Amino acid sequence: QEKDVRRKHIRLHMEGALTARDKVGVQDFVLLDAYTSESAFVDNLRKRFSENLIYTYIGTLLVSVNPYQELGIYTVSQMELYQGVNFFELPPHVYAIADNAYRMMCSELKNHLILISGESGAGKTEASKKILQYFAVTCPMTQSLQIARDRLLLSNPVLEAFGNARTLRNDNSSRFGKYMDIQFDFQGIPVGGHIISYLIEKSRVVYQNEGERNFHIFYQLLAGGEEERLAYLGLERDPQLYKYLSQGHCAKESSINDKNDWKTVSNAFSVIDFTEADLENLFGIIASVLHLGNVGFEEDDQGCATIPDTHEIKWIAKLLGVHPSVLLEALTHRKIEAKTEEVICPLTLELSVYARDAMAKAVYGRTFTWLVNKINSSLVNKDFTRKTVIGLLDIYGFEVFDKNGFEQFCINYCNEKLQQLLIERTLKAEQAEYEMEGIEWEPIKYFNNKIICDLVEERHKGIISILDEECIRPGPATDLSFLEKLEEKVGKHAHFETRKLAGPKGRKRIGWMEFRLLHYAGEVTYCTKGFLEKNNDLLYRHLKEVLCKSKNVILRECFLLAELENRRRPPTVGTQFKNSLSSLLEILISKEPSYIRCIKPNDRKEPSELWIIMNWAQGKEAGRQSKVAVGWDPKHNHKYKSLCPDTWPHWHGPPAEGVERLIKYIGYKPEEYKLGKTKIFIRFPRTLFATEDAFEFSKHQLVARIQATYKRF
Ligand code: AD9
Ligand code: MG
Repeated sequence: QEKDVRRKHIRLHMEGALTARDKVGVQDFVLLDAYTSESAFVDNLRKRFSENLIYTYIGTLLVSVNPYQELGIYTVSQMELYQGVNFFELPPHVYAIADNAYRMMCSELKNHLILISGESGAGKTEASKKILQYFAVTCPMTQSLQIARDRLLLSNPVLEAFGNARTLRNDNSSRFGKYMDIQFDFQGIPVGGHIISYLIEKSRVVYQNEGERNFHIFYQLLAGGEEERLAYLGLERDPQLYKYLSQGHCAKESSINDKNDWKTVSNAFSVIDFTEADLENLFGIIASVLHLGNVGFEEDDQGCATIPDTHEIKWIAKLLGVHPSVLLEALTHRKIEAKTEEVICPLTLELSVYARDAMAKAVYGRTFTWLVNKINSSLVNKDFTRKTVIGLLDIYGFEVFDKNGFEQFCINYCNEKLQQLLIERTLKAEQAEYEMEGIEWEPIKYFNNKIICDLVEERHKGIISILDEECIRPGPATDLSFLEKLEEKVGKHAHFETRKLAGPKGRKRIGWMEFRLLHYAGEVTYCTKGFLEKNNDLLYRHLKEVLCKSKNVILRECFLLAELENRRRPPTVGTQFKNSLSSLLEILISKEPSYIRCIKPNDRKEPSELWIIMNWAQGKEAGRQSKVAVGWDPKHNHKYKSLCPDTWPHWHGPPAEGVERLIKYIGYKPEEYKLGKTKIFIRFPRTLFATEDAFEFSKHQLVARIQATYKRF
């Protein structure tokens, strides 16, 4: 009789999970029983979205649709609700993903990773902040470690101020890639962290497209900075007065409250252990970038550049601790090394403008790296040697503008790499596993974007290599000659289109200086203008010398004298980025992943892609009936064996047979599972979830029985 009760209990749980559907749509696409079309899939997302249900699962992958409004779903009580609860027991939420990763990390002592992807503006950065807040609120904490937690949290507003900006796609667009390890001790207390940043979009410092802004920090400083600070820095409040802040014609953007954000950032600085001297140096640099932008050049009779008004030069010299006349010379002249001596030649107006902008970009870019390092040193916790981590990846999302340049090329390449990782780790790996287990399956048709990654990064043959070759080629290489090389070498590639190809009707024409890549997420037309210069990222030696001798302590750390002595050409920006992405991938591969895919509500491309993932998770492609949600190794059957009298307390036969008896006994339906050679594949998470519950239930009964026996004794 007791057995029957138990069996009933299990079935009840299963049915319960089945009917646990939202009023509208299903909360997990895997729960859809009938074969549905892609439009039904999108419909389900849409239905849920119209009810403000922004989260939906595909198995264990979380799909999140950006609501663009506060929904009140991130309260502390919500956090508590999700704490320690089985993944599929509650409606989908980013907290469930965070909690699941956390509990797995604590129980298995393995490093985890939460990989957040999606196009620009889809909600990646917001999701990563919610996850960090979740850990800050719900993890155990000791008084002495509160400061570590606060620093982890407050590193965010600082990095966003310096690394995010308004673009046409997103008012708070990440212009750098960020990977963050949150480190936990053996009790699950967050004790420290480490951040790695990837390629910040430096070109924004000197130029912004119409409707876009420079990095937030400039506007925050002007809007919120104390009177004395601004006076010391020689700055006025009005951002329109600065050339580097006003080219996009939206310096004052109503949706952004720079003044308030300044307060948040100032407070964060004090928690992260920045001294007043650090801030003086840091804002000295930020202000000097603004002054640099206002340095104007004129041409003299010989066609050489001069700086008629030295007002700004004096400010920069003061703030950076360099000599004004040395700076002035370095901005208008170039040192050329002849055999025995250095010759100083004047620059043309055009080259002086180039030198000025290169200096602003280099100074900002390296200061950003310094900032990340400084934050990292405040997040280090040497008291804990045994740590496990949860990694959070929040990069710049795939983006397409009317005009796309080198920056979009790098950003979209980075997104291709992450997509590749997702494919490798889900679809491809799992299909290989079916094969190994001898499970019947129909291969899922998906687009493997490796071909595009190769097109970009392959050694000697890829676009980055071709670009590098043009950059070092002696003779007059130009953006046009680079484009011609591309056409010659990869012109016939299936994912590359040249301007020579007219293309089918209705598609945007490829312009004179452009090429087009057919990315996994859509086609993007890139203009090669500026590719060579941005890839070379050259800062004249003369200016480097000035910066190396600066009295500003931060700059001195950023521009080391050793760099002047090293005559070797540094790797190009493209190659550096390629290498840093390949080490990022190594970090990611070494961890147990969870996925969050953010989408924009009005996007047309994404559902197709999620549709493939859904088919994968659901196993319904081509009518295939059994699909794998969870693998269950028979050697673990000892865990559940108490659920069946045949396997309890000992099973002496072959493990697979034991598992078979067990699942028949607890009543798995044939469509719910498939037996492989060494694993059982369970189609719906709810099945395993119910089994787990039944196990907990029987464990309690067992304990109760033992206790009762003791009492009797
Ligand atoms: V980018 O690739 O960095 O350009 P993200 O990071 O994907 O992009 P972000 O998280 O910055 O996008 O989201 C854009 C804006 O959408 C935010 O500034 C919020 O205003 C809005 N958003 C995103 N997610 C949520 C949410 N869960 N709830 C409410 C949200 N608003
Ligand atoms: Mg972002």
